[in-house]
Amino acid sequence: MTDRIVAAEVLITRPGRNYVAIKVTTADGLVGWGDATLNGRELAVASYLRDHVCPLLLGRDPARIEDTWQYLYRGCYWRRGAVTMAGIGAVDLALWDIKGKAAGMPVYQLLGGAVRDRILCYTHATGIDTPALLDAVDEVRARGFRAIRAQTGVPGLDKVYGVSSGGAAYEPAGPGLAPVEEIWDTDAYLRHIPGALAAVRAHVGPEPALLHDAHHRLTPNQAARLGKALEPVDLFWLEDVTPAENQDMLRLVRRHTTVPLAIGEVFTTIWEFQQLITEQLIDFVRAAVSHAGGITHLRRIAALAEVWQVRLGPHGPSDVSPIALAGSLHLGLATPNFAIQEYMGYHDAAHEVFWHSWRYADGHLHPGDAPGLGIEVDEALAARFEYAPAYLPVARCRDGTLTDW
Ligand code: CS2
Ligand code: MG
Repeated sequence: MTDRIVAAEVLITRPGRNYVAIKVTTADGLVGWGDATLNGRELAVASYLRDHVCPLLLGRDPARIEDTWQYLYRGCYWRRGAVTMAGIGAVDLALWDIKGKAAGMPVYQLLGGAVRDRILCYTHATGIDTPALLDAVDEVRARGFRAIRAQTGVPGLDKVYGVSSGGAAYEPAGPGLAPVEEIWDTDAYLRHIPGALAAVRAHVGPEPALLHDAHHRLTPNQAARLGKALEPVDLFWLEDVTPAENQDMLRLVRRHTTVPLAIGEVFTTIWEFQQLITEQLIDFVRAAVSHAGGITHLRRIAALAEVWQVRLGPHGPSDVSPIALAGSLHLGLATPNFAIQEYMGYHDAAHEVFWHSWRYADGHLHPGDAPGLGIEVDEALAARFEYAPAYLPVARCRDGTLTDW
């Protein structure tokens, strides 16, 4: 039994990029951490927590994780949405961290124990053109990755989603007081990407798992065409082929291609996955544990998905912090239909600010066996990295029409 919550504080820091975290402290001195980072809208979640949620946590029993989840979801009246669910996800991660620390056990043990020895993960290989992409694929394979996301430039476009320029790590949310505007040309992309990914498959052979992210930009017909064209590449998944607010559209895609579909990194509740799962419109759920209401809610989504043999492949870019990655890995070790974890990697400073027991080795991740989530935060170091406004880009077609980035 852990005593009452006596403090709930928000930490904002920028070790390589902006992060928001919540620190929950109990009367008997236990501290739990949660990730509240929402790329490009960090201060909205920070305020949601600081001004509306943290005061309500004081005096609550930290052991009542589900009751707190229901209190913050149903008690708020205004339900769902990225900010609300990121706030709830952060609190939920912190309470699971506390519960594990109180029990002296890693969270995966509290979730029923390990169903696997380690978790397959994938990382990003990017190149402005196909030769550069093949070099990046070789570099990633040399680090032991067996699953690789391949993103490449498109002839005629200066900047393309997922492709870093100048050799620096790819960080889509550039610092600045307004989003950068990029030009997008779907036709040029559709002409180019099948050949580029076929070259990657020819280069690596049949074994490695290859993934590609279309990043919400195609119409259903374009998505069906791309999926069909990529079937010979044998992708592990083709991600976010359509914006998917109108999920009926995916029925057309499914009629024309068997390419495995992964959707949902921008979805935050089970209700946004209900049709996708029960109509088998997807093969993988992409929600991040921090954005989808925490461990408590993502494992509900996993349980629904299991009924239709849909698997989990949670979001794990650099803007899902090491705290959330820890939570995802504890869930992943204990969840039968957890297939793969995205692991884009972090700036060195982020590893120093957010010490973690999770480890990468030989193409896999493991959460470690430290109590709770296995996270400790160096608050003094975090304070040295000041928040700076940063926004995800905005995309426009060549004629100026605003489109999905
Ligand atoms: C991408 C993300 O990792 C992915 O699958 O979709 O990099 C996404 O662009 C960013 O997380 C947005 O903040
Ligand atoms: Mg994505």
